[in-house]
Amino acid sequence: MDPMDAGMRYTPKSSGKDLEQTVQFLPATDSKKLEKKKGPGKVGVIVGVVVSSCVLALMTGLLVWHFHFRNIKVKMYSGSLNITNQEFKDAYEDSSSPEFQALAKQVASQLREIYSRTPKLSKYYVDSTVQAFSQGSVIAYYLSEFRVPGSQEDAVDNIMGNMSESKSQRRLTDPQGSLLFNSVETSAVDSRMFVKSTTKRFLARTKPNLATVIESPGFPNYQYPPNALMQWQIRADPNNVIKLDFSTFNLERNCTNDFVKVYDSLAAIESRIMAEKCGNYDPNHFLGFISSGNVMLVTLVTNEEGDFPGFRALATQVVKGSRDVTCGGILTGNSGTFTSPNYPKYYPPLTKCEWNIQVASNMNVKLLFSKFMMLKGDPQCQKDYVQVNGEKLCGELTNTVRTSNTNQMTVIFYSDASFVDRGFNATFTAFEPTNPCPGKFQCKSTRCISLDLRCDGWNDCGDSSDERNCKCDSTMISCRNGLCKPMFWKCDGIDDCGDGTDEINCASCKAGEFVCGNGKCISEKQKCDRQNDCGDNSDEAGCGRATPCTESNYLCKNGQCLTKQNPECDGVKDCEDGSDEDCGDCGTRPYKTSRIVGGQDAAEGEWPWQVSLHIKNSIHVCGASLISNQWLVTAAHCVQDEVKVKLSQPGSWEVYLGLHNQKQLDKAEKRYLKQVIPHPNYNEYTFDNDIALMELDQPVNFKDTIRPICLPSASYNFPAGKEVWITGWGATREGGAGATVLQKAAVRIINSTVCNELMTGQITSRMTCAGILQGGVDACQGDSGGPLSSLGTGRLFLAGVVSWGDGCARRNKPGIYTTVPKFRAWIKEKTGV
Ligand SMILES: *[C@@H]1O[C@H](CO)[C@@H](O)[C@H](O)[C@H]1NC(C)=O
Ligand SMILES: *[C@@H]1O[C@H](CO)[C@@H](O)[C@H](O)[C@H]1NC(C)=O
Ligand SMILES: *[C@@H]1O[C@H](CO)[C@@H](O)[C@H](O)[C@H]1NC(C)=O
Ligand SMILES: *[C@@H]1O[C@H](CO)[C@@H](O)[C@H](O)[C@H]1NC(C)=O
Ligand SMILES: *[C@@H]1O[C@H](CO)[C@@H](O)[C@H](O)[C@H]1NC(C)=O
Ligand SMILES: [Ca+2]
Ligand SMILES: [Ca+2]
Repeated sequence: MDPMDAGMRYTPKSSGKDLEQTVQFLPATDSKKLEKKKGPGKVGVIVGVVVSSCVLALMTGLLVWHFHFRNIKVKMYSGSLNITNQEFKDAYEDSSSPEFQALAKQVASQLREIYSRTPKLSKYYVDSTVQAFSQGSVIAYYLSEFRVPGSQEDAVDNIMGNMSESKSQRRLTDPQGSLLFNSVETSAVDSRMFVKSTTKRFLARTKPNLATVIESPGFPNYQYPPNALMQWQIRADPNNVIKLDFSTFNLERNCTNDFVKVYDSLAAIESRIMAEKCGNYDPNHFLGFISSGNVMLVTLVTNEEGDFPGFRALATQVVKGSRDVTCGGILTGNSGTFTSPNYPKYYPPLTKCEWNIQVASNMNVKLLFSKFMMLKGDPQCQKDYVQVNGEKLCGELTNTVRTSNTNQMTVIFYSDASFVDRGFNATFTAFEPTNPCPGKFQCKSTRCISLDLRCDGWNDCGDSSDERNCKCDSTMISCRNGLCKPMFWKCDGIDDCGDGTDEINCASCKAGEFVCGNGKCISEKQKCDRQNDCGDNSDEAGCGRATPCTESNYLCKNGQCLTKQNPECDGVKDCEDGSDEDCGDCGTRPYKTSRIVGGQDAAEGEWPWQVSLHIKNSIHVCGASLISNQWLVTAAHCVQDEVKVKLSQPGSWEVYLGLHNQKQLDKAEKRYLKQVIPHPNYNEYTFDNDIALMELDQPVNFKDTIRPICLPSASYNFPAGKEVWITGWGATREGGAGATVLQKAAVRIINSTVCNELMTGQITSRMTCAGILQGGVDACQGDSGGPLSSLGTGRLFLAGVVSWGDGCARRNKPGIYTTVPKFRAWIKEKTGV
């Protein structure tokens, strides 16, 4: 007997009474809040509310379709079809109108008719409901429900999937007249949208010069509802597209639990998804979308746990074909810049445009993509792509160049129906075919770079062609493969040459000898013999027994001694009393450090312990790091008295926490100082012991943009070669112009023996050297006193304090940092932290 015919029949309409089920008006817009934003001069909201019993019934069905009955699965398919022989009526926007219900009934009966022609479908089909209509001629959005035995699931998926492919017009006979339709799209509903105890639907309508705010319930004062499915159906006038820009986006980081999906449709049809997002984005990340038609759907799905504020976005409409949303055209002149539509926000789906570049007849065209993001993970460029002279480009590229052999170049941008990305920013220039890089060096990729970047040890071309066939000078390692590398990358455990030349002859120990942590060689036999043969006890570490505690061992609160390296705050309880994991909130950052659009700018909240020290009522002069709710670490040289300002006095300072942009001080927390404690052994000639402590006049409350960094214990080891980060606004003590937005750069710890040679013996054991990883024009400069942040197991530690040297300003010159572990005991003594 067919299990379908046995037992109880599943009826979506009779269940789920206890489930919350709402369709809501959007709250009226607070026009004051909106005036602060860029965009249309006038904003407001037009909101409709539609409650239809059939929609409700189906939505309720959606809530309970997880019920399995004798291995029968309830499957939901979301779809749309284009009814070509009907005119759109305003009443179709209101699902309670007789017009809506009449047409919905017709669509449902025709869907039944379609499914009835395929035996597999007709056997399992339950019902369909129309959720909405939109213009174009009339697009119907529906949900179709099936009850499928587990074994037949794939077969049904397959047939439903193939329905989308039938492009031809179909006419169906129906007692009430026939509908003609095309462009059927169907896909299974995302299973993570099931089993939610709360479902809310919001309807939003944009008009010319009127926009609507879309925000998660409770934003920004309360967390969004748990275990819920929320949907925002956004409509614009016909012949318009919708721009949706998120000003805040703060969800749980794990997309399995909470996520937002944006669709280029009024229903959650997966073949029309634009993006799925979770985690935290700040306004710098330009999270914004644009639809291909006059509808858009935003869904928010949440699970039980989590405490996150959610999102706020502004939806506006833009007339199709207006300058904001068109792309392509004819470009002339010697040079110019163009971008994908909506750049640096996400480009619209279903878009194709063509640029024709024409330069003077004796010149050729060179095109540089400075930013290029066209969907990762599609090597064949089958979805979205940019085509240059017939060659398709997609994925993520940096500084990619293409040239033409003539004075013309054609660039085509193409996006398909689903998944969008940020697109590209391209610059074209005309060049003489005989002299492609006047006054510059031409990379193999045909990109031009400044001549002094040739043979300087840094890969500026991206393909290393500026570093081939070089004669290395004495400050460089001559790699056997012909590359030159800065001397300070020698013997740091990382193969910089690519052929290992910089890492040979490093450890001078012979075979059968043990290399101590301090570089000394001892016989293997002396390892674990309970004698401290190395001198630093490294030969007795990790021997599986308790060892006497030395400088390189971690000391627990209860006196236990650990041989494990850097055991603190790594998520593993190593001390019996757990004191190594007593870390609080330190070194974590709530903001995602995702892809950056625009140079070396840090993301807002990426370095929440970064502090800006201003001379009172004056400019930023130094950086500092927050180590508790009341204490900062900075450099001693920042707090030396000057002729005019007594910087050693707490009253000379004002302090900004949670600051991102020096021009937006009002957004930061301001504090004054109670105390300034420079290290008593600071030497202003050698910069030895260049560290100072500052106590705030009032404690700060930690929040997303204000958090302390973890202090490393005295035994913490930051090995040579480790990647660390320097951050700052780039102001110098001499008052040089700094950056407005916080800058960041990756640097690498340099072997101190090597560094000391390079810096002619000026490096003490209380100093750490680090240098930039990648050469580049955008190199940043950290502020004196600011943090050198190092990622441990999940948390960031304060490896150093910016002290002297060139930071990352000059290539080949290391920056010198105060070694924080050396001062751990002093910090504890003075601050209790
Ligand atoms: C629906 O079909 C009509 C007639 O073929 C066409 O003009 C219209 O662009 C289609 N709409 C959509 C959204 O595909
Ligand atoms: C669906 O289409 C695919 C490829 O177009 C085909 O292999 C498959 O047999 C089709 N399935 C059915 C049930 O028609
Ligand atoms: C995300 O959450 C799921 C389910 O709660 C869990 O299985 C998964 O490991 C989590 N992923 C990460 C990266 O934390
Ligand atoms: C595109 O890149 C050029 C050159 O790097 C830059 O001047 C321009 O501002 C960028 N355009 C956008 C919209 O970011
Ligand atoms: C630094 O490099 C030298 C070789 O130049 C090596 O002997 C020494 O062990 C290295 N020091 C560290 C701390 O890695
Ligand atoms: Ca170079
Ligand atoms: Ca190396």
